[in-house]
Amino acid sequence: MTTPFENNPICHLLGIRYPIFLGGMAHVSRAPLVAAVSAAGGLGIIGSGGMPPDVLIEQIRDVRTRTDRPFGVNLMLLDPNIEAQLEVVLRERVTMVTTGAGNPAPYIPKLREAGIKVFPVVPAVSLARRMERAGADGVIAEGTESGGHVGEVTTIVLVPQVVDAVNIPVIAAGGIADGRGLAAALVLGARGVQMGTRFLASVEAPAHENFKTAILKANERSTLVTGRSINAPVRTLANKMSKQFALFEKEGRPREEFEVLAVGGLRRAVYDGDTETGSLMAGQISGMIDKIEPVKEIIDEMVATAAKLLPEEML
Ligand code: TUI
Repeated sequence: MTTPFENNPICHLLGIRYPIFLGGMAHVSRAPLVAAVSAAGGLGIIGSGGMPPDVLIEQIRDVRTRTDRPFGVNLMLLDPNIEAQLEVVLRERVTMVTTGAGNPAPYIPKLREAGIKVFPVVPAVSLARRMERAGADGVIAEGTESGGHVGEVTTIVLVPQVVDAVNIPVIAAGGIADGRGLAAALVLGARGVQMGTRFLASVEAPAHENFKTAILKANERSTLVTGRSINAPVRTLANKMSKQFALFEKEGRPREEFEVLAVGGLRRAVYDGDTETGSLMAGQISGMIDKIEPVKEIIDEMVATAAKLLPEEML
């Protein structure tokens, strides 16, 4: 019997043991969590959203003091510092970059020239095709079950259609939080998974305990999507702020009136543990998460379960 994922193309390409990515969550996917995921055999990914470029350099170097394993950086394409963040990842030569909330085609040539692998997050088949033509090494097909900025299509519908549309490897994201989810993603033709919410509710995640506890308390209907009316759909746990936001949207109030509610919301959730007015970005799979566990235990369970459920050639 061979080791699970020994012949997995994502593991080969990136030099990792298991094809399990940490979602590059702004303010949460920082050095302690990123290094823990990489050290456990997965791929840690720094969330650079909202990060000044000098802090991004610090975070990259901090991860390197904690582990020798590969890791990546997520570039959130709506960030006003995006050009400076790009320069940092080019200079620091991280293993790989993921992108979110936009079309990264203009950045792909420079990244590839620097030997950095590129995995854009795609919410639809058409963007996956464009990314393959633009030179992406793989795509992360993210379903609307995810937390944060979301598309409209579910993971179970999106993943096989992206798999059929492109010849590069596909990573599945959205609604995955255990070994069953990993196995299901592989059955759909994905070669790995990315998880945010499950790692947010881990021991090593540098998020306020109140935020983690809110995930434990959630059920499968505890999230909602706000911001569709302003083309910035974001899934969060329902609370005072998100319900107010949804109501103002429904009433057709001018965007200035409700946008102010969300400003600074993610910081309030992650750093202050403000569960009333914070933006508690989390996925629908929150309902399944009932324990804060160390990253290594989360990953080991996933690998063991998927290896039991699937034939060797699928891993
Ligand atoms: O990016 C995410 N998740 C995020 S980003 C974020 S910060 C934020 N806060 C408020 C408003 C907007 C963003 C919080 N969570 N996930 C990856 C992702 N990318 N999901 C969906 C997309 C996406 C959407 C449209 C990717 C590309 C895209 O393309 C549009 C185009 O230009 O074709």
